[in-house]
Amino acid sequence: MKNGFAIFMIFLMIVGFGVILMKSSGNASGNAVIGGEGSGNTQEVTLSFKNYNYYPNTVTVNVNQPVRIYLDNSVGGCYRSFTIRDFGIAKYLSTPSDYIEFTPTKTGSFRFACSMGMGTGTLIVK
Ligand SMILES: [Cu+2]
Repeated sequence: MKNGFAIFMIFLMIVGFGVILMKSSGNASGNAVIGGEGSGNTQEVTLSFKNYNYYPNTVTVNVNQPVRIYLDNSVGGCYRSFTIRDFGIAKYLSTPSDYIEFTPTKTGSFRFACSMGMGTGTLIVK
């Protein structure tokens, strides 16, 4: 009787753990994630496309800490051609796993944009 209960508890734990794993891996909502989770000090940002522009439209990062920006698959066309002129960045990110990476060495408010300047946003470095 006691044994049966213990096995049942272990079963519950395994099921519960599986649910937690599934939840943490399924981040397909397109929300931007800012922070160095699981990747050393790199600040990872994922931008989506909303209201004909990049979303979120303002991204805040820390100075002197590497930044990686991804564009998820809602971003299309020339919006995938991503530039931050103040940091000399211009790159075509052809897939959601492509990214730009740079380390902001100055604080302030900088413009990011697609290469044609249709989509724009603000990068705040503090
Ligand atoms: Cu454009």
